[in-house]
Amino acid sequence: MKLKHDVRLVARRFQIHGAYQGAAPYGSGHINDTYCAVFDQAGTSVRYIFQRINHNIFKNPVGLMDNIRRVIAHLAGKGEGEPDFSRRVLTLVPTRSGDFYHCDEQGNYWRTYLFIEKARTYDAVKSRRQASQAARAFGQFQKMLSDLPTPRLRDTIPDFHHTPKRFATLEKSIADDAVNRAKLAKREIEFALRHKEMCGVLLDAKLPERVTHNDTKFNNVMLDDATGEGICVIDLDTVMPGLALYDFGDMVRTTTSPAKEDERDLSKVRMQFPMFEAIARGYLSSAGEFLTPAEKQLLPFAGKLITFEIGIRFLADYLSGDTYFKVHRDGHNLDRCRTQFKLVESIERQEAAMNKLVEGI
Ligand code: ADP
Ligand code: GN1
Ligand code: MG
Repeated sequence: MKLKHDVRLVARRFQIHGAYQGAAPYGSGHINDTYCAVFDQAGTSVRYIFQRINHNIFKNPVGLMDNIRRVIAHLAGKGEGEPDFSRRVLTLVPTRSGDFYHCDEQGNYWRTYLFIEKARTYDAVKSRRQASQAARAFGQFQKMLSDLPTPRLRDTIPDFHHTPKRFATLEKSIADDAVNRAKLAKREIEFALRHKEMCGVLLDAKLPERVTHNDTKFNNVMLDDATGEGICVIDLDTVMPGLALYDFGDMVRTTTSPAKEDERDLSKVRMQFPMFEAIARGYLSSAGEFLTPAEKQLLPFAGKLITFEIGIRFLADYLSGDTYFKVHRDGHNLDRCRTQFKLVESIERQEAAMNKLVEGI
C-alpha cells in the first residue's frame, strides 16, 4: 500500500537499529497521522509508533515536544522500579542528532514512540471494568503531574476548553455558512443555541488550575490485554494547564455510551448510569484525594458540558467545510455532532441521579 508519507525515510533519522520492514496507518485519531512501523532486529520483528504532528493545529510543534518531554520525564521518574515500568509511560525514541523530533524536508514534524505491546485502545467501551480502569488511569495521571516542576507547561492550543469561545466560533460558522450547509443542520443549530447559557459555568466557578490531559477519550488510554488494567495514558499533545473537570467530562463523553462517536443509529447512543458510576468511582479512587469539594460537585455537569463542547466543535467544523477534524464520509462531522447532542440529552435526564451518586462517594 502506498502511504501518504515516506515513513521509511523518516525512520532513518531516528535511533532505531535493524532493517525497516514496512509501515501502515494506525489508530483512529482525528488530528495527527499515526503509523505503526516494523523493524527486523536480529530476527525479531519490533514495532514502533511514528507520528506526524499536525502543525496546522499545533502551531508550535517544537514547544509541544518540549512539553511532552518534560511530562514523560516526570512520569518516568515516579514510576522507576515499578513492575512493567516501561509499558506504563510512553518512551520517546531520540533522533540520530539527539532530539525528540525530526523536521523533514516538507516541514513536517515527526516523533517516534516505543510500541506498547500486549495492550490496546478501544473506540467504544465494553464493560464497567474497562470504564473504571480508564478513569483510574487518567486520575492517576493528573495526580502524578500535580507536582510537575515549573515553568508552567505551554498552552499547545490556547483556549482549548474555553467553551464560550468555542460557542462564539460556532456562531460565526453559522453566520458565515461558508459551504451552505446550515440548512442541513437546522435541528442541531437550534439545539446548540438553546444550550448557550451553560457554556460559562466551569470558568465562572473559579476552580484551581492543574496540569491536565485535556483529551481523555477512551481510546487515549491503553488497557493491558492480560489484566485489563489501564496501563498507559497516551496522546500527550494537549497536556497543559487546565481544569481537572475537562478530563473527567471527556471521560463521561467517551466512556459511558456503548456507541462509537460517529454512530448513525442514534437509538444506540445513551449515557449508561452503571458506566458513569464506574468512571466516577474509578476517577475518585485516584483523584479524590486532591479534588476540592467544588470540583467534585461539578463532575456530572462537566460530563454534560464537555460533551456539548465537542458537539459544537463538530458542528462548527461541519458548517465550515470540514477543515479541522479528519472525515471519512459525507456528513461525518454532522453525524459526530448528533451523537454528542443525543448524549447531552441523555445526561440531562439523569443528571439529578448522577449528582446524588457523586455526593455519596
Ligand atoms: P491521535 O492524536 O491521532 O489520536 P494517538 O497518539 O492517540 O494519536 O495514537 C493513535 C492510536 O495509536 C492510539 O489510539 C493507539 O491505539 C495507538 N498508539 C499510540 N501510541 C502508541 C504506543 N506507544 N504503543 C502502541 N500503540 C500506540
Ligand atoms: C481530537 O486527536 P484525537 O482524535 O485524540 C481532538 C479532541 C476531540 C476529539 C474528538 C487536538 O482528539 O479535542 O475531543 O478529537 N483533539 C484536538 O473525538 O483537537
Ligand atoms: Mg488519540
